[in-house]
Amino acid sequence: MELEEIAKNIRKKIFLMSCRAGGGHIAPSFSCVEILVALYFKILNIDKNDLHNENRDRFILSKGHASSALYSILAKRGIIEEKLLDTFCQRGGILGAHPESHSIPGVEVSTGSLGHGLSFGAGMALAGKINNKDYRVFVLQSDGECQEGSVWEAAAFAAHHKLNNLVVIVDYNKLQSLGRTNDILSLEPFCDRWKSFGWSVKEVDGHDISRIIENLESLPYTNNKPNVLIAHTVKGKGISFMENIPLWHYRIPNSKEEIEIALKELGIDRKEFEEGRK
Ligand SMILES: Cc1ncc(C[n+]2csc(CCOP(=O)(O)OP(=O)(O)O)c2C)c(N)n1
Repeated sequence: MELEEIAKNIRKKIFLMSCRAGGGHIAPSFSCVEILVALYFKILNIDKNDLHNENRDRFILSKGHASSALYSILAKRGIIEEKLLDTFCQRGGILGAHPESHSIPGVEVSTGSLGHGLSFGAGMALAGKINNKDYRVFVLQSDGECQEGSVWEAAAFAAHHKLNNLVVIVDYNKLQSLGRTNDILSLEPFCDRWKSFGWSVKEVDGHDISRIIENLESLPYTNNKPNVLIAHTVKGKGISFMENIPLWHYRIPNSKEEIEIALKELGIDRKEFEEGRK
């Protein structure tokens, strides 16, 4: 299957499981679909039959609220069962609103409290260096998350230790939960900020899978610095009325009109949608 087709399929899954659950974060999940497809289908060195191999690449979804995107990808890669997606945010299930490493195969670190993924990632990357392993550590962060002080402490630590095996991808959709990042607490000049912390920086269209892959295949960007790829994205990408609108950070479509438009734009069969709601 083409990677673009997989991305389309992942958006359908995210929508169906979130509507069934009546919860989750559709718009923040939609903004990182292509990034996850590129990682899980082209870049990450992981074996679904040997998930704890010590040489595996590590991935940390630091923006844990995009869990529905991660779960859909794990299912598509055959790491968790597809059927499990129906239990998203259900009582007694393991697929919660934020991913937990102790219960979900393939989840390296429990996340949800923003601002901590990079500290875990830097520790894992340093351990790789100390133990002479050549695995890489990828951390997907959101932009509002980069307002957290802990992110910059970890960034300084990673540069100090020359962790060129560490890669941050920022899902730079310019929105956080209640408004625009630039209005609430601007990160700009964002690239220069990372550079001044001693990181190698690249930028990419975060919905162009080929370009994302190109950028991740050219790692490490320099020999002795950690790497950051700033991915310019659109929050809610894929449903026209959600795109770039802060209101949709938490909301799940529920009016007849919203659902009609979303099903049409995502290419979801109404019968399949109704089945999922039973
Ligand atoms: C430490 C912490 N504070 C607050 C929250 C609640 N929260 C969940 S998502 C979110 C905002 C997300 O905005 P951003 O980081 O830009 O992510 P995006 O939704 O754009 O991917 C907040 C404040 C949290 N999960 N963790």
